[in-house]
Amino acid sequence: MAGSLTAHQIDSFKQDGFLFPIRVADEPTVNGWRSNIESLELEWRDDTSLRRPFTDYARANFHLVSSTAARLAHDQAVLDAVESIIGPDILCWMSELIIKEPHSSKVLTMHQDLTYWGLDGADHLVSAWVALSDATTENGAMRFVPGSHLAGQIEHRDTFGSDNLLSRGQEVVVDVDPDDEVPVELRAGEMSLHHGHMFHGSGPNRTDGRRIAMVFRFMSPSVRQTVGVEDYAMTVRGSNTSHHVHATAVPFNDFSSASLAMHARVTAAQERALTAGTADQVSYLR
Ligand SMILES: O=C(O)CCC(=O)C(=O)O
Repeated sequence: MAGSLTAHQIDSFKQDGFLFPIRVADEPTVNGWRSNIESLELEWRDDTSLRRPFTDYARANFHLVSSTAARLAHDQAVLDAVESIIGPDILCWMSELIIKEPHSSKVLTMHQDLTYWGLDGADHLVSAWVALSDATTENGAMRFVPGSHLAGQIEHRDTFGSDNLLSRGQEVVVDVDPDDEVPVELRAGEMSLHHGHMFHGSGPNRTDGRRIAMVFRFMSPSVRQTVGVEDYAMTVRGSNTSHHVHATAVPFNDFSSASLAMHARVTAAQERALTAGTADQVSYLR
């Protein structure tokens, strides 16, 4: 199981802007995570007492309302690897349960995560993409462009494509040669880490099975929100030494009223940053 990264792995992350595969759970453990999450889906997806559809909660900040997702955000193997990249004080800024259903045409165009998050300090932030099912080229695994993070933040155009899972269907304005792309194929229970400026995207799911990933956006307390008015994050290791990021509580029950209120506050704040500067109708949650 993961533990701290080696010096070689850290160098490789700095050079390429990503690292994988990193095993964080054995097969029975990851099967347990997946079945807990799928049971929650079954239990809640038609529940009309929720103010938003279940998928909205799953797609943004599931760790604020689901105890299973919150436990995953605190997973020791995940955080040991993350600590090697961003240091001992770790905040979870956002999580996303990203499911590509069988034969789904949903894609993510080549983009850099940090484009619309409003966060500074790119080197103090990392995405941890935990595979709850195998991720293969056939079922829509991500593709990374090694070293692309070294370009810094580059311009994007918004496409608002209906099959695009990104908030604005955004894509980098440069042409990416498919030969430069690395498929991020993972077995269930493995994770990949990527830098906030990494060029990455993913294709449709052409298989009969679901492609399921839980993604966490981890940052050090030094990272600041520069676009939104306020910002929130959950301390998952060490302490929140930030004076500008409000702490969010860990949910011990699923969809408690306190956690739903917190989810509404955090998601509204993030939405304000993500939708800044666009006149078009942005759907944050697709
Ligand atoms: O899950 C995917 O296909 C893409 C996810 C992604 O873009 C990300 O985690 O930053």
